[in-house]
Amino acid sequence: MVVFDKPHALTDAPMHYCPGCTHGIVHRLVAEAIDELGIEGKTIGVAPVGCSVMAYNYFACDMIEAAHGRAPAVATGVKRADPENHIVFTYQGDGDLASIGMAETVHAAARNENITVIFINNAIYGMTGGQMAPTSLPGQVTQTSPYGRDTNHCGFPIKVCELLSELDGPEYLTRVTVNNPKNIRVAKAAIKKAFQNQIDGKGFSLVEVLSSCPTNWGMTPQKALQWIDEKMIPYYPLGVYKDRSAAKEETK
Ligand SMILES: Cc1ncc(C[n+]2csc(CCOP(=O)(O)OP(=O)(O)O)c2C)c(N)n1
Repeated sequence: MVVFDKPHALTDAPMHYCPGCTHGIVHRLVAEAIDELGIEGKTIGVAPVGCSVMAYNYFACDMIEAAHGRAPAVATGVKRADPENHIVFTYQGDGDLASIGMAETVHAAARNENITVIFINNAIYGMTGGQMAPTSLPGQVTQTSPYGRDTNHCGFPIKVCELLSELDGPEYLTRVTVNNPKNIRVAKAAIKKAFQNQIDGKGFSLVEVLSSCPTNWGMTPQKALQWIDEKMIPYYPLGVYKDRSAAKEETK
């Protein structure tokens, strides 16, 4: 009996991610969801720049490269061009989605664009060498905040799920993490639901995944997974921030 296999929606290319980086885990969960929903042939992923810039090497479905932050705009175009036959997801980092791409994110959510957004929040700009991101924690040491993020000078981190949940538009907003097997299972269910919502025509679904960046955090992979529990989750609580269809069911 086969109990563990590589998802079909992942290619055989070895991933370039650093040891302990959780991008690879999230890639796998997305690929598993694509396999289980039987949508590989109609799925189109949009990855902008960031560490996952070469995601097109790893996903077996069609992929498009977008400019930094612009994935929701590109995804909107691809989805609207053929809404019946395209399942479209974006795969974006926190620098990408919550900084340069914030406007695209907010407007796609407000329009309830029928796309799936996978948002990797690792609290840092990974690809460019560890600069402070809009999501870096207060006091967090980064390349551009060597004494720790000073909120007097640099303001406070942006909580994307909380912010977007104030909009009437989005269908589904949830925050998960992948730092242990139990949390990975929850993350998988959230990612699958975010794709299922699109198949059902429900609209904008965003899954924020608290992720590790041991290289730029200056930690071992094990310590980085602990840091998610100890520092990130208290600031970014896990859970469902919006599930419009479920709320409607409850009020029936
Ligand atoms: C218009 C533009 N501005 C800046 C950059 C430089 N740049 C590339 S990746 C990146 C940050 C990526 O960080 P994030 O989105 O958090 O993803 P991660 O690398 O951490 O996965 C920046 C600033 C760029 N490529 N294009």
